[in-house]
Amino acid sequence: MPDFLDILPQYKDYKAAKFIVVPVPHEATTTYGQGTKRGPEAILHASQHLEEFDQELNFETYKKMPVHTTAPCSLNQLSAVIDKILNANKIAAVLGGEHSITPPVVRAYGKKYSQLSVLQLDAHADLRDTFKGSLNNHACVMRRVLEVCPAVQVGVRSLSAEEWDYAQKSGQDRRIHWADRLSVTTQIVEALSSDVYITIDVDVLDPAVVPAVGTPEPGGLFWPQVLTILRNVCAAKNVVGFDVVELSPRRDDIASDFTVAKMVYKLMGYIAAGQISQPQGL
Ligand SMILES: [Mn+2]
Repeated sequence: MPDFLDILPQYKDYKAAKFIVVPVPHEATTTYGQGTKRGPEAILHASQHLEEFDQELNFETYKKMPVHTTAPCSLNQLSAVIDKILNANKIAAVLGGEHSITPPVVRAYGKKYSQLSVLQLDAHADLRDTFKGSLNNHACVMRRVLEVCPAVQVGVRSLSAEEWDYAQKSGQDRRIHWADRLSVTTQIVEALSSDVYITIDVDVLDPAVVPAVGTPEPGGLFWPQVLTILRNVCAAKNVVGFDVVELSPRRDDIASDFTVAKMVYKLMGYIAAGQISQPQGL
């Protein structure tokens, strides 16, 4: 697999790097369209073709915050890899792979940050306690995350009766921002704590934008909405890490791969802009 971005070695050096990209080509519990294990490689390939200058932010993000890419990482290795990144005061950018890679990452973050909350962008609530006999199914991700810290869910447009019942009983329903009722981002930002981990299931985007996902749900968010949410959260909060999961690359659809790679780089740019305006940083 190539590294994230086609940049000079001096900007990819581990010691100098602020972002550590961790490819996790893990797929065990997908139920419908498969192929998310090829997601990390597709994102890294597409990233070779990104324009490195961000015209909105007026800088080359990787020169502000250099970007190192690790070797592909298995689910078993993931906690240890994240611990190492956090001990070095760097920011993990985890590329899935299916969404079930998120809970071990959030558990590692929860040990370091006592004021952690999670922002989830996803078409699905992922609030099942178990699915197909497993606690670690990709349909149970946010239930596991809520065992660690609070979470705000954005773009949801599909969940089961059992999940809705749980959301209402636990009060989590007040932190769900439905895709068809999204208005301003103020409430999203206000519901988050000071240190924020972001998990993006790329099916949050409308299938017209990113069709290459396992379960394409209509009625999703469009590119400018996702960028507005990410920009506002990064401006107001200390974003300490993120993952981007569930791309299922397809032949003849390079637009999905490129869009997801660009979203990763835009998010890095917003984090870099936020760190510059908050000089104490991490
Ligand atoms: Mn998900």
